[in-house]
Amino acid sequence: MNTICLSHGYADGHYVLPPLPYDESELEPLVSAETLLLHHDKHHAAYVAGANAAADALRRINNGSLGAEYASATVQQLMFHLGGHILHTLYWRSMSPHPSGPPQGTLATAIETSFGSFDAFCRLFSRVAEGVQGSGWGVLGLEPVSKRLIVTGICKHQDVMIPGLCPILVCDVWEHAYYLTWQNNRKGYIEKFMQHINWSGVAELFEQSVVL
Ligand code: MN3
Repeated sequence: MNTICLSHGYADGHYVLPPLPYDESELEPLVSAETLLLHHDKHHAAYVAGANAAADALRRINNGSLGAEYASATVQQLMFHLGGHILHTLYWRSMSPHPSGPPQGTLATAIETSFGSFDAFCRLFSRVAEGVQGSGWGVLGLEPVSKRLIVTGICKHQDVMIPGLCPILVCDVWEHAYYLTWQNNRKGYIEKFMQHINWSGVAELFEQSVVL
């Protein structure tokens, strides 16, 4: 997993809300300041709180102060909220107000090997993200068996996941991510997202993932 990026989301034994890596208005018009602040300060914060509550409940089940009959439901809560925390932590760093252009170096080579060309990757990622049913995510990740990059979708924060997939680029397509600005135009939001991808940051995550 992408430890350097995700380490911002944990401190002193608890999940914590990492600060945004840019000012709230810097991603306009992709994401309005209003949307960005609500998304980070309310939605992401709620997933952090939910992950901590579920982790605490599991500790109490482990020490016997909470009944084991709550274990299954608590694990479901942890999967949802921790999934949301992880994906949002990656999401903030998937975007940049000053994108560095198409990927370079080993990441560029891996994209060409996996998808045929950078343009083919962009078309595939956009279509998959646009096609996620309901609330979910578009994902570019390293598939651990073949060591190739794949594009996939995630429903909610935890469903239809490929086990072991290491995400290096994620696009939030829950309506809360774009609706205030784009209304029902998810396609327009994704097109603009593709222009704001933090490719140097994605390349760092790719390099970390390859060595794991
Ligand atoms: Mn979200």
